[in-house]
Amino acid sequence: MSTVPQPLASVLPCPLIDRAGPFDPYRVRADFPVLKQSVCGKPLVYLDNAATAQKPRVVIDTLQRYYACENANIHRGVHHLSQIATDAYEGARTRVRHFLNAAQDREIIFVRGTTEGINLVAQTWGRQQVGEGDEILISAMEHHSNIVPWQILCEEKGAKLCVIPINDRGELMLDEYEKRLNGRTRLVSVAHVSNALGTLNPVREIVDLAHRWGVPVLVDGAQAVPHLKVDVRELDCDFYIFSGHKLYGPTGIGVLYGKADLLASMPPYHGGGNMIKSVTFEKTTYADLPNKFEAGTPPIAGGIGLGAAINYLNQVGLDRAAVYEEDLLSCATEALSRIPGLSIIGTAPRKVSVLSFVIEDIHPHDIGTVLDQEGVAVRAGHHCAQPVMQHFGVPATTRAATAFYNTPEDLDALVRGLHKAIEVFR
Ligand code: 7TS
Repeated sequence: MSTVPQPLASVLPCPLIDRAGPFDPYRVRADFPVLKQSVCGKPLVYLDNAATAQKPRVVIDTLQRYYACENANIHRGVHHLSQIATDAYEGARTRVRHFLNAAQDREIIFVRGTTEGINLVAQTWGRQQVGEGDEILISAMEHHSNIVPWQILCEEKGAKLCVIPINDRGELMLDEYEKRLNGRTRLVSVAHVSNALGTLNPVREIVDLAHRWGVPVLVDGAQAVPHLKVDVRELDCDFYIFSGHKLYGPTGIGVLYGKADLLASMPPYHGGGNMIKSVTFEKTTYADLPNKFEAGTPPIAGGIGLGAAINYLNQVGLDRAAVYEEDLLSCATEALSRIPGLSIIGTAPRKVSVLSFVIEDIHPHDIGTVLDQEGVAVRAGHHCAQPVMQHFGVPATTRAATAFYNTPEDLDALVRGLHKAIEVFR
């Protein structure tokens, strides 16, 4: 039988428990209505933030107000509501631009999410630029959505998918990366933060090395933007992609940032309304950026909701929240390390939010089920990163992924739940 240690909430150092300090998770938490409920008779402890984040009241209210008072199609109506909706949607694009510190609004393309953004680049830039014998370079820690689109492209073009290996801490091996860059490399596409391991990759270094070969870099920022301030001009990446729903915004909206020259040189992805200048049966000319890549009625409410989420984040202060989250992660890491038979998968020194782990002789799904009965929501599985599981020789992990609204009490509930799982299954 394992003994449950002293609660973290009572032993954690400042600033974690300094409620009047630079960041107050208890105050922020009150902004999220969904967190106020009970599950299985226990207060909900939501630690599945890498799958999707919860939404603050202001995002929910913005969506409701949009549908109740402002709903209209955009870019085409001369009427009042259409103008309001268009202004709100384009205003959201400007907010995203500032959020990423992109140079121009037209570098911000609204898509459905990270998956669609990566497929867009693969099917437009990729089909135009990649030929037989060329190489696309990804890493061994990618989410399936940064693997499969490139495999589809490589298969069609007779190109080769090359993989940067990771070490046993789950870090990208930079020396191996350098060795794989060559005259045939057409694109490097890597995660900013790994969803299965939490590893924070040195994107600026990766970009600098690729640019020496004249190779553009796509960064999958799905797991990074909710936790750290991203500056695409400082990173100098060529594409940066993320999903709104992981950034406290709605589902069905995401962002593809691309350098203007690159985006302008790419053929369109989807054809239809909104993406044209003129259409005849003989020839169609395409709209300028960003419309060229936003065919059809876009996710208007999603864009406006994402704008509200970014506004909210600006008020919370992502920089201050990041410091708190860093403390939370190191406390959680220490607490989990003390649990007998538990191994953390992904132990890079530079990590964000994610704690993936296995416990000897207990299947991750069983751990997830016991935790659910304790009100604790985690994800158990391969996290759409099967090659990562293969690297570590495990079929699956249990994953707790924190957000800035998680508290030391949440970590205590997780630790208690894990001790319970050990009692039940051992
Ligand atoms: N890239 C990374 C690094 C991700 O973590 C995810 C989703 C995606 C791409 C795809 O994002 P989507 O919004 O288009 O689906 N990751 C996860 C996860 O870890 N658990 O559920 C979804």
